[in-house]
Amino acid sequence: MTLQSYPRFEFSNPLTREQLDFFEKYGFIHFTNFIERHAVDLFRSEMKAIEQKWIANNTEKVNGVPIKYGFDTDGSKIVQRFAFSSQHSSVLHEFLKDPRFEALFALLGPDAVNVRVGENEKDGLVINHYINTDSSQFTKMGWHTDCLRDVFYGKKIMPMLNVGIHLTDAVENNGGLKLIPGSHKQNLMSLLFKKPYFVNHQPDKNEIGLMTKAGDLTIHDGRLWHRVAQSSLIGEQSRRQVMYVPIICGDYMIRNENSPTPIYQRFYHLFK
Ligand SMILES: O=C(O)CCC(=O)C(=O)O
Ligand SMILES: [Fe+2]
Repeated sequence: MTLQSYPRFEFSNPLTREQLDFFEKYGFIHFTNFIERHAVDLFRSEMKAIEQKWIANNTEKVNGVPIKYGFDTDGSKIVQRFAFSSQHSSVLHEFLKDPRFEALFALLGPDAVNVRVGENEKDGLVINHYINTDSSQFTKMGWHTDCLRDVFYGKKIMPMLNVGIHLTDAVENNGGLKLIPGSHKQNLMSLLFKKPYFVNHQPDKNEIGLMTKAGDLTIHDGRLWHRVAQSSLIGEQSRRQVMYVPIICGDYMIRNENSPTPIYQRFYHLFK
């Protein structure tokens, strides 16, 4: 599969057999136009409001998860990685109740129990805000899978989906989300050691880049290898904003303000 040729789908509820089969085989799927432009604008303004509140309050962590700060093109302080953002915005909280998220549960297969949107678990609704400047603290993210954290907790790796709601347009040949189709079907050794987690930014011969537009939805399997490549552009044109919420199953692991900082968060200083 190449960058130009991977199929994009129109969201349907329920998902079609073709969509389920594609996801099963490749470990990801891309739906266009999941939300409209006005919703994108609204979510971006909610993001700004949460950011102003956290900056004013010097919020370092939410439910034990560190918040990443950096600086925008004009030098102003910004939040570059939000966690549990829907706990700080009624608009985002309501959005997570959209029944279309439940249609995605089928992607976890028929055997998954207690399937739910992980609004209050893991890192909740994350928002990543990348910008490529000297003062930015978030320009890229090295190779990883999202289920490594289960390994740190000594837990069995549970099936999980990471659902991305894209708030900016990807630019051709310019960084963004890269993934290795089919890499979710791997053994534990490959999950742990295929690449050194987070420090490796080398392109992979089998990677593809997702060409997402603002309003698109992407879903990847928690075991799929992916990275975010640095933009080749500098400043405003490099801006990339995307929200992620996990869909999880099995035991509940609700986090609150007394939750300890997870060990895997110690890697997060590596992201810049
Ligand atoms: O920003 C992205 O598209 C991916 C981010 C990611 O992989 C993560 O937060 O685990
Ligand atoms: Fe990830």
